[in-house]
Amino acid sequence: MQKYLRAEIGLEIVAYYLNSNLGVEKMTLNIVEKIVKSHLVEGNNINTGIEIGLRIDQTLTQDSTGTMAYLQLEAMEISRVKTKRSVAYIDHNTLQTGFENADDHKYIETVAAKHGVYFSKPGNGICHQVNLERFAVPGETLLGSDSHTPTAGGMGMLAMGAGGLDVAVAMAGGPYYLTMPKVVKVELAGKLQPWVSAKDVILHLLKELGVKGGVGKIFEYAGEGVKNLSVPERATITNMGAELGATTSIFPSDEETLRFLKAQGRETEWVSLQADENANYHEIVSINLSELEPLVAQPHSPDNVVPLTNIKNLKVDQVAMGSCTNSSYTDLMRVAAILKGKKVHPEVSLVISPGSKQVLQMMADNGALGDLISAGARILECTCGPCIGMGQAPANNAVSVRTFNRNFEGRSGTKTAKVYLASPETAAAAAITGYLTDPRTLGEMVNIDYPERFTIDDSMIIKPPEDPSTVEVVRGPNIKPVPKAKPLGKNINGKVLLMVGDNITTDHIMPSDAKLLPFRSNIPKLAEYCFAPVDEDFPRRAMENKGGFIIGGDNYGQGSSREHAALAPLYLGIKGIIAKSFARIHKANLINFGILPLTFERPEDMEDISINDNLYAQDVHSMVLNGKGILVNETKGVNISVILDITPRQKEILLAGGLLNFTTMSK
Ligand code: MIC
Ligand code: SF4
Repeated sequence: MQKYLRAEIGLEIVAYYLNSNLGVEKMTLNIVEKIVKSHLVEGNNINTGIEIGLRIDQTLTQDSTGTMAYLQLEAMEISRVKTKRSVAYIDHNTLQTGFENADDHKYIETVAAKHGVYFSKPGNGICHQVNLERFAVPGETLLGSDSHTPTAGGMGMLAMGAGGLDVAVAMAGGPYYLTMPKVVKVELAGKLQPWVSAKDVILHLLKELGVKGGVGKIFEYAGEGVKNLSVPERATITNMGAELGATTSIFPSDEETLRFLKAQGRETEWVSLQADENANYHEIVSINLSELEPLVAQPHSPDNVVPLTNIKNLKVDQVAMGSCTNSSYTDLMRVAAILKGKKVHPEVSLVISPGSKQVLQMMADNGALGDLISAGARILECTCGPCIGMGQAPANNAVSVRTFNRNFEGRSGTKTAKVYLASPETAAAAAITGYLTDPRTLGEMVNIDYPERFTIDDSMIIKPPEDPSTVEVVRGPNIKPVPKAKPLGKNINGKVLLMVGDNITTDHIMPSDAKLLPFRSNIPKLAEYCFAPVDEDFPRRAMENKGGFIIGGDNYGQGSSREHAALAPLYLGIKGIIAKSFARIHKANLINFGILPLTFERPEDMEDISINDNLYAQDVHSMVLNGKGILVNETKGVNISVILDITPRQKEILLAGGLLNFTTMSK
């Protein structure tokens, strides 16, 4: 039985399409269902809301989540990864202000060689950009220990971000389990106008749907407008779909995908991938590309989006270009064309981090790099850099216009900085004029496309040896063991140690900046800064009380995939988070490390809780098995009904005290 509902959400009319039978036997499939069907490891049902186990073809890790992932892989005692391809990238922690980052790099390099993982050296580029160029394959699955793994959806890959432990399990040949999301069709019509960019498409969606508008959903792009977007443009859109809270986003694989793969010398990896005619979707969102205008996300959230023309006379201090969202060859060539023959405004610092060695090499060879340098740009390494606060922290109260994907408070390294997210075109205009400027005022736009053939040189990607027996895994003193949860006790009790509001990000829970990133392999040290942007005293209180509870609002744990946002609370003894709702990856990470992700049955119960109240649950095992239970607020003498909305498999994981215990127990 099918039921149609119609609702206005401010975009255009959206048709909600509730389909009670999305089993694999059905004849018409959308792209997501096709890939899911061909990778389904368990069961034959792909109905929304059902837990599915997917075979993972490829994995990626980056260095700030990678050390934990490989320590966990080692704990599984697997000699060689079982995926078609696994790649370890070094792109986040490259400042090397002490021995820690370099030690981590050495560990990842050697552990990768030992286990059959390709190693992308520091300087070769940002994982998502390099992956798109060299490894993404339409129709395959990719699991990455980074929330922007969906970038490869621009190539028609089902690419998802996850915690390092889930990625380690996938490397070991285990399925990736997730609850089958709803599939939203994003119907594109028309063509972007000059100076309007792929970034404006995703900013438009963020404006309409918000940072939790995509939770439990996959966005599948379709319609006539698709052919007017190049693969790098599609990748910008799928990349920043992560900011919607979506599980992933995906484009069809078509003639344009083939053209891109050909230019990368990989045309043999192309397959056509289209939704069947009359394929079903749960919702349809329509966007006319021709009607979009330049947009900007204001501080401090990627969904705080307004038309650029709404902001008048905003003086800009810093412009930062790059990140996995906007550092492709075409993005930076467009910037070089805009800056050619001009100078960066005297009061603006322009920093550019190219997405990959391929991008930088080609721009060096064709002279565009010279145009950027002559304009006054500061050229940084091909890494994440300022996006994750690794250098280039703005001045106090400075306005920074960035082509990145996240502008959470303090993420730049400066709490008082005001970070605006915009397209490379808008950022280039600001760099020249010194003010946030509509790029359409710059005159005629130069048409930029990628060439028939990119410069291909994979010499910074090290192939693992066939025989790894002589490889010695090198572990520096910064690499500390992964904390392990104990099997769940019969009852739990503890104080409410912290109460926070809606949309708390993993950058709040476990901040990352140039000071802290070197300690990603050292949880005891990192835990000292847990929740530092919200309450610096939290770690001390947690230690003193031997752990306790955290109360959160909606979308708790949005943002990064870093499992450190679960590991540090675990180390501090946190037993449960009681929130209004959770972000997908963080909820999975909490379960993987044995922390209860509880939601309020009645959100108003939150008012019955204050800081330092003592909470108690008598039979936690029943709570886990029944998916609900009662927490007694002993201080106030009231009962709080809580829900544990998890799958049967996750119940077992929680009872075992986390996924590592569960995996080793079921061996
Ligand atoms: C981010 O953009 O926040 C990061 C840094 O890439 C994270 C991963 C991490 O915390 O190491 C992500 O997006 O998953
Ligand atoms: Fe790196 Fe920034 Fe992309 Fe995260 S969002 S992977 S820090 S470039």
